[in-house]
Amino acid sequence: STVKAAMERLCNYIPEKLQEHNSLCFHTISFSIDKEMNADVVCHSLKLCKQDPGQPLCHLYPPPKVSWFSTFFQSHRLCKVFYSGTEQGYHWRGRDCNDKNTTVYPGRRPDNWDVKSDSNCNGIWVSADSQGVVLLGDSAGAHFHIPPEWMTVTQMSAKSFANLPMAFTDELDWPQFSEITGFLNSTIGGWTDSLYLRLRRRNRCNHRDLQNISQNGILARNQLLDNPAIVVYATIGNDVCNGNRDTLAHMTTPKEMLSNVVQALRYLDSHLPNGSHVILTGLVDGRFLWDNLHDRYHPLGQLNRDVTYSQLYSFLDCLQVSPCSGWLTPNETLRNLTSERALQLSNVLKEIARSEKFTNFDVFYMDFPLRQTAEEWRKMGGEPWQLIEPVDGFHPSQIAAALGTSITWQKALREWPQVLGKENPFNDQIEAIFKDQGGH
Ligand SMILES: *[C@@H]1O[C@H](CO)[C@@H](O)[C@H](O)[C@H]1NC(C)=O
Ligand SMILES: *[C@@H]1O[C@H](CO)[C@@H](O)[C@H](O)[C@H]1NC(C)=O
Ligand SMILES: *[C@@H]1O[C@H](CO)[C@@H](O)[C@H](O)[C@H]1NC(C)=O
Ligand SMILES: *[C@@H]1O[C@H](CO)[C@@H](O)[C@H](O)[C@H]1NC(C)=O
Ligand SMILES: *[C@@H]1O[C@H](CO)[C@@H](O)[C@H](O)[C@H]1NC(C)=O
Ligand SMILES: CC(=O)N[C@H]1CO[C@H](CO)[C@@H](O)[C@@H]1O
Repeated sequence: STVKAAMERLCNYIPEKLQEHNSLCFHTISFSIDKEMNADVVCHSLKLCKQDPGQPLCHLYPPPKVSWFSTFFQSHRLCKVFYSGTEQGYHWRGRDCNDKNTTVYPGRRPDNWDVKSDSNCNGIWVSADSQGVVLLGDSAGAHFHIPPEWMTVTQMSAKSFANLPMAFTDELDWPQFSEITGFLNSTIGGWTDSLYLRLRRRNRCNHRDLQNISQNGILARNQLLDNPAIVVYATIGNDVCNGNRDTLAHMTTPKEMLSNVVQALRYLDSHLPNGSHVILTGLVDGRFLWDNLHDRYHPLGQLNRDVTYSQLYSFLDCLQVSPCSGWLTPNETLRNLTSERALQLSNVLKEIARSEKFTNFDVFYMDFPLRQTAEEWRKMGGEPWQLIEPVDGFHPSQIAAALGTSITWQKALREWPQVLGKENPFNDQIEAIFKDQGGH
């Protein structure tokens, strides 16, 4: 079809909900694109992409045979505006059931055993011992995901863009399906399993007591009034991942790691109710990414078989926006050095869990369960690349998150059952009386 028709079609896929703040602009181009005009050429011709003086010319697709700027483009902007939703916040923690009363919120120790009302929003009157789940993490913990069907030409449709406004509202994170705090059935492939759902199944009084504080949230826990919590301190990759040219020099050193983590734990010790637990999870060995993806096609390159992950990684690196220059690189020595540092930092965490003591919680360490996850998935007939987010080629996928939960849970059940609390013998009765406990 013509470019104009194609753009109109794409625009019609974008949902119609309006608001001032968010907008998405397209440049419509008034001539037809031939095969030589890949997205790099179009982008540079429209001057949306530019080459800074002294910097290399960055491109995703193979360089065109025609000159980069030989073609004259005419364009005009076409904007769509979105609403930013009223649900912001809801996917990140359990819902407050009473906005008018500030002493009522999830995680609170029940007021007089909840004989008069549900003072902690767990959907139950009359309560038992319970605890919450808190995740301290990064974009992987928040479950960053860009739907591949937005970028795979053959899958684009109004249906595949229906989730766009909500996805923007949550900054492309999907904590509601995540490994630690997920509570809704996944709509992005795989399935949902989470520490929160398993704790809730074990003791229905844990209902709604979840907080995902990945990236920039604030821990909401009153040391005197609230129930204890299990805090998962998930380091995963950011301490060794950066997009700097000199990436090794910008990684966290073991000494900094020790001091930062101990400082964070002291903060938690002054904020968490007594009887809480902290689980430190180690850094991942990110060589898994290159090893399993580098020669596969990225969603943008599936139609014409012209963009591999290796090309994507080099493109992001060239633009200095790589999520991880140390692992997403053809340089095997550099990948090895990055993993070496990651292992050193995990060892720091292990040592902290072994030697440091805190007043209000005990500390445990576990390796990031990538190896077991891959093993489980293989047994289920899956391929390792399916454990990685297809669009960014970096974050763990929904499948990896759900499998990781069951591995973490089994380990805790075996080695630290006290962390999970007792099973509530009244679960069946609670379900019979309170049904879904008011939803999430
Ligand atoms: C707020 O909730 C608490 C705990 O349930 C209760 O004791 C108090 O009376 C409530 N306050 C108001 C103004 O309703
Ligand atoms: C998820 O799906 C299962 C099975 O279809 C259903 O029983 C369950 O209620 C769903 N959970 C949520 C939170 O929607
Ligand atoms: C904190 O809880 C632990 C057990 O969970 C208990 O042994 C200890 O005495 C408590 N400390 C305080 C100050 O209440
Ligand atoms: C990287 O590490 C792997 C596994 O330890 C090793 O087999 C390989 O030789 C190393 N490669 C380089 C270039 O250091
Ligand atoms: C690979 O990375 C190492 C470590 O940063 C560096 O010393 C080496 O020059 C790099 N090799 C190539 C071919 O760029
Ligand atoms: C509850 C909460 O504070 N959630 C945070 C989780 O992380 C995102 C960023 O990815 C923040 O925007 C939320 O505020």
